[in-house]
Amino acid sequence: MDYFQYLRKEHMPHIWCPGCGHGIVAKSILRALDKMEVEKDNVVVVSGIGCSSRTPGYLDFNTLHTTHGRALPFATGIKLANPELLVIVVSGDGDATAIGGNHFIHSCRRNIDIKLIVFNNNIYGMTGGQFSPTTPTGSRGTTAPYGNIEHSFDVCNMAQAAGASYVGRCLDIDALAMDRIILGAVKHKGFSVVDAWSQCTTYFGRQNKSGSATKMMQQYKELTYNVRLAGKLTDEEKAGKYPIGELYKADLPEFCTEYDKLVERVAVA
Ligand SMILES: Cc1ncc(C[n+]2csc(CCOP(=O)(O)OP(=O)(O)O)c2C)c(N)n1
Ligand code: SF4
Repeated sequence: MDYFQYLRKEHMPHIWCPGCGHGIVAKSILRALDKMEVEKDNVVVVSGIGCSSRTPGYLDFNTLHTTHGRALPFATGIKLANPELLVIVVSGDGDATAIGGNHFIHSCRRNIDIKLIVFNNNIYGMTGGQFSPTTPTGSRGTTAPYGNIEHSFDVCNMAQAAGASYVGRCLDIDALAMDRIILGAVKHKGFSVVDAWSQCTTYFGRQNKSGSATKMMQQYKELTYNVRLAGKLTDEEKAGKYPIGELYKADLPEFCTEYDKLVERVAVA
């Protein structure tokens, strides 16, 4: 596949540090869109603010770089105005679950046909490594120099509980599995959430003495298990670990479709 057809070469070089996982997730989104064979003009990629949220700037689709945490409201407006568009939101864990947390749960609840890809590096990368709602308890951040005492959100559990109809988790160490999950999310009609783990070597890695990017990726693997093998593992083996793969998929009423039905019903009356 020729990635350059989807990239704005004039915006290169990108800002991501060596070892950052964000480029891996961005490329997986491009492979999914390439497989979908969708016209570039029919795709919109929206983001908030953060290292991950720089992604739309590099992609040659209709793109919108909005304010921190507010990508989903912008995306909701775009999708409602033109439901034919394929709308993807790219977000960091801080962007999606802290400042944008309320938009996250209500987008799930509405089940609007938007695909939210959370580039989850367990930290605020862009602003220098403050802890986020997904920073594991005990891990360090610049605002948790002695270790985080808060409990972290499980992005997937939160998405499913709030009403998202496609939920998946994947790791940047396994790009093929990431491709399957992101493609599944993009193809699904309804609100899709992908918790894509992507290491921040510069802030999370350094503060937590995690070692190289490859070591961090390996640690992700050790913290997870394949959901397809869940039945074969004991509770002890799964304790403290996160399932990866396609975790939930349901055919639920979608917001734009319901909205159209409402307009038709009211117009007739
Ligand atoms: C309203 C507002 N509050 C705070 C900021 C500062 N800010 C910019 S990016 C960011 C954190 C980004 O972290 P995350 O969303 O996890 O993405 P990452 O950089 O790790 O990819 C913050 C707090 C801002 N730009 N606007
Ligand atoms: S600061 Fe962290 S998240 Fe931001 S580009 Fe560097 S490694 Fe990636």
